[in-house]
Amino acid sequence: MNAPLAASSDSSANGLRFPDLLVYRGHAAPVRMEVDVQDCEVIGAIPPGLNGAYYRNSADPTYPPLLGTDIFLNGDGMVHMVRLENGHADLKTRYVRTEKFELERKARRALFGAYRNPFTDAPEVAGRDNNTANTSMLWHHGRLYALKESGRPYELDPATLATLGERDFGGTLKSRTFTAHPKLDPQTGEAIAFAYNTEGVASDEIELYTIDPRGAITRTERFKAPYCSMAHDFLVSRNFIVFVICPMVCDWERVKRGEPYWHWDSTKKTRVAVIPRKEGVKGIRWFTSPKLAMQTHTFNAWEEETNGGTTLHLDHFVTESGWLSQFPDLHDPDAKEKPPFGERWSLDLASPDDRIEQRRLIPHIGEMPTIDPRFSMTRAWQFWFGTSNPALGPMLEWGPKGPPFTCLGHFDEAAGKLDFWYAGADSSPEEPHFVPRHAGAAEGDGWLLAIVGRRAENRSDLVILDAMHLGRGPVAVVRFPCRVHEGFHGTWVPQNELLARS
Ligand code: V55
Ligand code: FE
Repeated sequence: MNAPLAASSDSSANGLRFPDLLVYRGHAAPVRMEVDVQDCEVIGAIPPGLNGAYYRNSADPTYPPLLGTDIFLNGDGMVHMVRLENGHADLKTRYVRTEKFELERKARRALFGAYRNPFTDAPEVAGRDNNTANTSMLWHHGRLYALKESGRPYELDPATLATLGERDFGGTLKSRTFTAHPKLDPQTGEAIAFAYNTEGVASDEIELYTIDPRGAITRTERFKAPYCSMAHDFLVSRNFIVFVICPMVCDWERVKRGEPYWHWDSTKKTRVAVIPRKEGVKGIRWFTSPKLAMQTHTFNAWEEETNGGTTLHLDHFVTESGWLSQFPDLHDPDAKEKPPFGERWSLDLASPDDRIEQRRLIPHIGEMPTIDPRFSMTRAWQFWFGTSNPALGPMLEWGPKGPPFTCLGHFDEAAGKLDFWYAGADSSPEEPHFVPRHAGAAEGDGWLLAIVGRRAENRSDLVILDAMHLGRGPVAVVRFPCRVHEGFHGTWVPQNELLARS
């Protein structure tokens, strides 16, 4: 780490020095390098059948912040690809060439201000797009996209990671925004997606999309949320689409005054919208959560036939506070952030009262949930997530995202068992991703991939674990000779699908 100079926290004095703040320090420091490493070192053996590419997105600031500080969610989209082929692993990283990236690169300084707040931007970029494309990756209809919920998808070349441009699915996307968490339907090949803030800053309209297997939006519907809220993730079962609207609220006047885009408003209720997939938004039914809660990310939704009716189960991570490390509480400056837990919310759709039964599914703090994608929208029994287990090793020092994970967790609901892999002292695993051993393998029979930060060495690894036996430790560790920035969400593209495209 650089020794802080007196002037270094004033980014206006020298546009090329990041201020000495948690969000730019240590393991969170901007990486800014685009790298190509052919044949990373490998400890152990990459499974011979594991051929394809692991892509994931991160927020890696290119320039010191215009306003002297920023939140980590506002960094520029930097995509990491680990290409696995016949036991070899190549690493490639590239920035997404968004409009924002190109404008700032040309100016050699930051021009955009606070997260999603156009009123804080430099005048020369008035009306230009602040999309950073930094949150997740989508592979669908043979195309690769970098996604951010405040803008449209950017298409990337899956082999070179070159930015091909902003996309609107052949003119079929009407909104200026698009979710970072579309859901792939393993039975129909469709993607179910949505956009919120469709009318711009603080809009309460949500648009719902069906994207057909060839990449065209074939159905668009709209509904109004009870208030403008951060609709970050959602859930889809075979027959229902579900939104958990939580009181992370946005208000035009506050944004205009230059305040943060989101605030936690504990006077509002957490609402759940259940939309039948066939009937669409005209069949929407609203439920109210008995407790104030925020959904962070989702595992899955599934249906169970119960004495003549249907019970809809929502498996997701939920906190009982706002995301206060990033966005303030509207009423209580001393409010404390609470950790997320894996919960199952069950809705008896045959019952006329809008009750939600809520129980803890996983008795452990966690986040970044994932399942075997072949089972999404139906009942899944295997759950993986990032977590910490103090019995295995101490927690790590808080970073700009909160406490880093020290473990990957596996909940096998069929066996009623929890299993952990502890990443080692000073190591922090990120979101895991499941890859089946082969197309016909049983649920959970396959590999769990995750990037792991090696803080003491200022490096990162990709680990590959047997997904049903995390406790045995990795079958392979792909050692990067450098650090890649802490990231968000990734996806796996099998080799045959990559080759079919080229
Ligand atoms: C999230 C992440 C975002 C964002 C809003 O994980 C919510 C939640 C990486 O950007 O803009
Ligand atoms: Fe997310």
